[in-house]
Amino acid sequence: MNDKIIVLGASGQIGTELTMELRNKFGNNNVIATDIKNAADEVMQSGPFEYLDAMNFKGLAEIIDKYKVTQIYHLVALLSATGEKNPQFAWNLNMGSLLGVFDTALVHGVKKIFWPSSIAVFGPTTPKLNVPQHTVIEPSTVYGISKLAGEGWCNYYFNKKGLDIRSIRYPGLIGYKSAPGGGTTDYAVEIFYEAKRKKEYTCFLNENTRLPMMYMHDAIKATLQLMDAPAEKLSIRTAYNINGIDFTPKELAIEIRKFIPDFKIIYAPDFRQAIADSWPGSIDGAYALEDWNWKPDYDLNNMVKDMLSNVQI
Ligand code: AKB
Repeated sequence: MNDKIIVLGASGQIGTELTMELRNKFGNNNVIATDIKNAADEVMQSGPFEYLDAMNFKGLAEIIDKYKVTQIYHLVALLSATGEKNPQFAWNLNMGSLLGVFDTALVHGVKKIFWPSSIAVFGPTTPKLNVPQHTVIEPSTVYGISKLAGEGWCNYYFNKKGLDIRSIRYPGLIGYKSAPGGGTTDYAVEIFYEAKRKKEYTCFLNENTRLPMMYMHDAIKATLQLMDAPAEKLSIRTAYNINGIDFTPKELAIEIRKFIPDFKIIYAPDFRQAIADSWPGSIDGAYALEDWNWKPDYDLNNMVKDMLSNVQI
């Protein structure tokens, strides 16, 4: 039987690109995009779109039955910076949608789910560099707390109820097709637009803040690779660490200057600095390498080159 896939949050930063890749792989009509707002034109025009709030489980059940859905990609969440502005709402949305999606999947016969976790599960007591898969995990943001709890639920539903849930701890994601929404790593996308538009960027993190990042091409590749991996190869049923690139705002600016020599960066750290300071600078992806052969394609130089040639202003 052909897989039928529903993407929750198809209008978001990951959803936009993941929906298109899934349509390339599984066929346009086999991937149903859903969100509470219209998606990018290419998503709206290339296949089915349904208006759906990720907390509307009755609506989700109807779509699953209508299209005979076999896989769910649940990408809806309030991220780290927006989450701190409304912690109760962030918790309710992030946790409520996760459990509701799992229970609806079980009742309606969907067996396979992708749900992203984040490097936000790590906190100030986590080692700063090359963070191993199993380490101290004491997040300080409500987003991180919800992702850590979510990882526990993924493991629980897999072991107790047989739901094949797979997850990755995404680092900050950088792409040009859709803007990020409310994260602490968003500066690493905004900087490209401002570099091309004004040759100047005011960064909300200080110059030496090292964070784990990844080009969207690699994030999508990792997601599809994990979802394709044979179940018996997967030793992690919480969420996999994956390694990508890591850099500071200063190092990113230096790289951008290789292409735009008079680019200027100004530092004006705000409340997001404390969030960034609680996160590690780089990640060890040894389990992802061992279990499903994870290797990123992009380094800092290639990522910057590709972003600058594709960002439209
Ligand atoms: C954020 O900054 O909140 C996200 C993340 C690291 O999960 N990009």
